[in-house]
Amino acid sequence: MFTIYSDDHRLHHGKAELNDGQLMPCHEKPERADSVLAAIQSSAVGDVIEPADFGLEPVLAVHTAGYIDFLQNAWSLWAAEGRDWDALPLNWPVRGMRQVEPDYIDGKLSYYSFDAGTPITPGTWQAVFAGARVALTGAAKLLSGEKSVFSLCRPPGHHAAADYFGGYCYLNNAAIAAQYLRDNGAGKVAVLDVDYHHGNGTQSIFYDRDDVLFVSIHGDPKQEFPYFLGHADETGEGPGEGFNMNLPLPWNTSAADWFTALDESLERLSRFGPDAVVVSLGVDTYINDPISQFQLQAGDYLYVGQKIAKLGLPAHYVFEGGYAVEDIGENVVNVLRGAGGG
Ligand code: Q9C
Ligand code: ZN
Repeated sequence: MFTIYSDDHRLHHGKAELNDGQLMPCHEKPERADSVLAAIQSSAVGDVIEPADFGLEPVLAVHTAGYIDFLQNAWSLWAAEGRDWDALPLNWPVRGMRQVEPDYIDGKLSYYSFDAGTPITPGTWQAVFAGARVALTGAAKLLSGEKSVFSLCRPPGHHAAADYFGGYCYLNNAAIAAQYLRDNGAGKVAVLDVDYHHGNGTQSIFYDRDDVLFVSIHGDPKQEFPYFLGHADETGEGPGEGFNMNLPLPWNTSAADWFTALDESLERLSRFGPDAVVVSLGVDTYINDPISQFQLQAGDYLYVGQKIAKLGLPAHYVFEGGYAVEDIGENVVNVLRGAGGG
């Protein structure tokens, strides 16, 4: 199985996220990708290749032009104020307030975000655009007949919506890949999101569509980030009604209960009959993840890959979360091994 990887992820290295009322070192750091890449290189999963160039068009098929313009210019607008530290938003337009884009950078950061854990740094745009190329290259590989591929994207993407960042995510790599598959021959695409957190961005991007099924297993938003999306009664709208499925689970969910939800997800996915599946592969469901509260162990990840492979569909694994840096490489490799890579 090919792994697609770009070293450009390093250009994004935030200093701090606001967490538990304190600015603390970012959990989402370059060492995460180093860990996964090293595990892939020291196993028999397959070759690691560089991404190709796809331009901006497939990114603009998912994200709004205003948002992309903001991401491209945010750092220079911030630096123009004489600031040489990370940009972070600190207030949001909640109930009853106006959704009008401000002119000033501090207001723009608020307008285009939903949390204070997702810093913008000098190299953020270059890094996230490279991440999108990684995901697009994976999608192109699938279209040219590969059975399964792994896009080692960093930073992650599934919390990013058409026009906002948050949850360590800026461009929605999985959604960009799914849309590219749709635009280049796949009639129906399913996105299976197994990250510990709800993929609010991906859900909202495809919520009113019946050509992309979104299925997610995650910490119940009544307890867990992102708090305001991911409930079981979110089933899609308009033509998309019935094409969104959420399986929220409580803190401390066991591996057995998590796999019951995976079986239910795969059953829905099979019934949909997609031409390809994009897997938002977070391994923050791991028992030792520092910010998450499910109980999967390293060996369990083999079954994740095996069960998905049993669908018999072309599968594009896109890396999302997972913050137990020492162990995420092994966990990801186990998924890919189970899926038939090495
Ligand atoms: N006190 C992904 O896994 N902050 N994003 C949690 C915990 C946000 C995770 C705060 C977590 C985002 C892709
Ligand atoms: Zn996550």
